[in-house]
Amino acid sequence: MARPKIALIGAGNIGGTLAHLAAVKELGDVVLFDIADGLPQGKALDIAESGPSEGFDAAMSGTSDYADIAGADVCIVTAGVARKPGMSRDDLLGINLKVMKSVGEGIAKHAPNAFVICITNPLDAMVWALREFSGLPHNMVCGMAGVLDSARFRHFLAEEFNVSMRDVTAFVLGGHGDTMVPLARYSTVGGIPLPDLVDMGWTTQDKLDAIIQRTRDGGAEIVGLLKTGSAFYAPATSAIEMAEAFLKDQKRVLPCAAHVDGALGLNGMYVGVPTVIGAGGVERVIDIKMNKAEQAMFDNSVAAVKGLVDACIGIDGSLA
Ligand code: A3D
Repeated sequence: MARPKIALIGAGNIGGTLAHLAAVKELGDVVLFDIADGLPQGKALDIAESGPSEGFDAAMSGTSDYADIAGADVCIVTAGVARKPGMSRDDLLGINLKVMKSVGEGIAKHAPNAFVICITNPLDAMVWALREFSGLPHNMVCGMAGVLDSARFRHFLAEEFNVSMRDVTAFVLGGHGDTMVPLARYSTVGGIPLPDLVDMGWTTQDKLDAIIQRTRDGGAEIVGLLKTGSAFYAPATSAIEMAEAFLKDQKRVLPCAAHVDGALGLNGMYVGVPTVIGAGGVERVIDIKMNKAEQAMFDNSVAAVKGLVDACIGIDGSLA
């Protein structure tokens, strides 16, 4: 059987890391696409030349021609620009919205059967726009944010409890931004929910609250340290986890920005929710029950995402 084909739209920091991870894990042949002259070709060749030492069999190529992503099984989208000083949120929205239009049209034309994972920010609005521009089925287009936000939460919790992060599960829902909702009640160590661990004296509520806030600020913490860009190792790893779940039909339970229509009281919008990812893409949205306080935080996050989507429609009337 031929190897799966993985198209990476955007060959910047995350795109290059995605390509390297996909190769090392032998998930399939990789095509790196970017508009920057030579960048995708250079990174593809560099990664291919790591193959003999690493011992992977995967073809690597770089391109600026959408025709080369033809028939891709997975497309991971990082194309776009990050916010620069002096640029408003609407400026960024306008630029990346145009990028999503060209990417969506390219995918629709050349890889209409792909499972598409969007990473470009502002995430929840961009994945919605990408789906609108591509016209692909909703279950085949999703956004990566929840896996990363949950991984950050799990990392901080594992450090606090001095246990293996393999035994820490966590759920972070809602939009990817200041309003994200880390759910302590659904986060566990060895199956023991976090509120019980506070009662057992493993940590204090104050420390847990600080970890939750650090999770919300996780992206900004890395930007503050790097100064010239944003996180890329953990974002790439998170998207690869989702791609692998699809390619290997793993039926993984993963939080992602999915199209929610009916569950959680929502009618047809993209936002971070728990899902099952397998060969059918986003196969199920898990309709969890939230208590009053959790619901209020989630509603606040949903409202923030709706505001971004409305701003997109204001910029590009064809999306209305
Ligand atoms: P960066 O290294 O700047 O790479 C972006 C690449 O996109 C560059 O190589 C550009 O040349 C390319 N590009 C720009 N316009 C186009 C276009 N029209 N078609 C194809 N390629 C294009 O950024 P990065 O890789 O660090 O981050 C990529 C995106 O991910 C940004 O929007 C970040 O804000 C976002 N991001 C999201 C998360 C989430 O958790 C959702 C985390 C980290 C970064």
